[in-house]
Amino acid sequence: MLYPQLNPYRQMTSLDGFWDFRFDPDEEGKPAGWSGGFADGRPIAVPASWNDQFSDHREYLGTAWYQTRFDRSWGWEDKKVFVRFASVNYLAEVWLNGTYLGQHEGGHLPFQFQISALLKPEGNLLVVRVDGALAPDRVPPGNVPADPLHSFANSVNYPPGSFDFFPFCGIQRPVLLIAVAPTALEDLTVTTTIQGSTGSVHIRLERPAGSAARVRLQGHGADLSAETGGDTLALSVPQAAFWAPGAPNLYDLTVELLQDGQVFDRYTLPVGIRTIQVVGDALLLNGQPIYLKGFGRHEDFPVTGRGLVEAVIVKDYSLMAWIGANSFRTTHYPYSEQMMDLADRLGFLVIDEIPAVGLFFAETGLSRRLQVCRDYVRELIDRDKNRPSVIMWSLANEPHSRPQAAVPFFRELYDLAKSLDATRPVTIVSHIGVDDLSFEFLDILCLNRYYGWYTQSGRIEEGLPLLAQEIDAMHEKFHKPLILTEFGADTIPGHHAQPPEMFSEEYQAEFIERTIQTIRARPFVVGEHVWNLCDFKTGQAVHRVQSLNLKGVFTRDRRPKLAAHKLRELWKD
Ligand code: BDP
Repeated sequence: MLYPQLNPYRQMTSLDGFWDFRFDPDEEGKPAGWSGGFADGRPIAVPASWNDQFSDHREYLGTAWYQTRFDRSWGWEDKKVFVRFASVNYLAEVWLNGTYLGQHEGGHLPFQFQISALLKPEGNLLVVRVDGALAPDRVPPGNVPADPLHSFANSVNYPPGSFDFFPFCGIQRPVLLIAVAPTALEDLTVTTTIQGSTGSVHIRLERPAGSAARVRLQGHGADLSAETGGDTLALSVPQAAFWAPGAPNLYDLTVELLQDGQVFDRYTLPVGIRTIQVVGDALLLNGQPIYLKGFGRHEDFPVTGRGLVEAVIVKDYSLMAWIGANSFRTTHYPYSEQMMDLADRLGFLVIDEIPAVGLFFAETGLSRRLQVCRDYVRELIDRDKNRPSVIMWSLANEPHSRPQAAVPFFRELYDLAKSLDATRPVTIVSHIGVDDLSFEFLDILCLNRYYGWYTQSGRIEEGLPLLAQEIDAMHEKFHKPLILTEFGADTIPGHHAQPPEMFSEEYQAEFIERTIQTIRARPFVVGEHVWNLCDFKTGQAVHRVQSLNLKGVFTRDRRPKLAAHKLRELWKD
């Protein structure tokens, strides 16, 4: 699926703004025919989560309805028109003018429906029913039955997600109408290789038969073009400006489709020429070892919840640049396309994660969870495959993967990811470590650890040798490079203690610094991601004061704690 763009051959209109909205706790909407329009809606902002917009219903995760009206744009009669949702959490069903268009499961990934045949010149009514319920056979799961093998937070977290962030719901990213030519370009896949100073750009086009394609690559002194009646071609770029953090060189790749010599479609994609490989104990970017410094993060901000706020994205990149980070992981779901665009443009490396957190492997619901994950892998790779910033796919965060059933589950997802994209390493992020048998086939080891916090509480010096021992054992067993993908300490901003104690700014700063010293002494460690960039909203729980996870090195409103200054000293060069 190509991200929409505006040019003389492609149009788009935003449907963002105030929609009508109704909670539907008693499931009245379907029998009462709300899909054809409903009365008594209250205004709601789109995009944004519903939870924090009102003075009621914050924890409501049931069904709710959205509707908006629009007129068809001038000149769209002969176009193929789509309505595109960038993210609706959790399950969306969509109707246009009373006709059912379809459904999509899972927040954080885009979906679209073709609506050309249903469009009226004026007064179109778009209705969306959103079901936000937490269930054991959804991903991420919630309301999970108590079991020692997957008991995380279930009994202590309200709402009862099997994960540690607030389960914000609703239409959380932009809604667009798109109009293209009936035989427009449908998809474009670009991969790059490097030989010496020459870069090769391999292009695959998907389009209805019958048109010729003209391709042009421009930038950094290059201006190359080629034509084909087929689906694949390659361009060779001598003295290429490779893409890397600190040098995020992008070329413009423009594809034009022609019929009888006349251009009828155009699409321009930014392309970064780079390679990524795991070789021995190293992670290689453009053939050179790279070390990841960065964070886990959340799409989270007051009032808007998980809704897209472009200013927050700019702010977070500016804070990450200030502190000297070069990377992040999209914990624990794919981030917005706007966030990813800036990663390409500003030169950040991204571990791109499907929304699979808190997975468990009890028989009940397992095949359904696997099916949902398969869809997520396909949709994420389809969305982000052309991004130079994406260096790795993560199939899950902290799956409860002690049961044997986890191994075939992840083997299948790994093979699927590799069949869709052979160019990037694939991993999971584990809290099981040396006993996580999926690491036998995964490309790189990713571990989350909280020695000195959840265990050895208050005793950083007792925790560190255990961390060292554990990562040495993982390396000895699997012979693969390792990224410490989470480590951190909750910290109340303004709380100080000497000697450091838990929740003080000094404790967090010391915890982070000493963890980094410990892992850097090991050459097979190729990255450190602090948990978290910013404090973020969680469910209500006894261990979550103000319903916040306070492990941010910045507060929720983006003010630095002592640890941010410490990290800047450690990372800046
Ligand atoms: C890790 C999880 C992360 C939590 C973190 C914590 O991956 O989502 O927020 O623990 O407890 O286990 O702070």
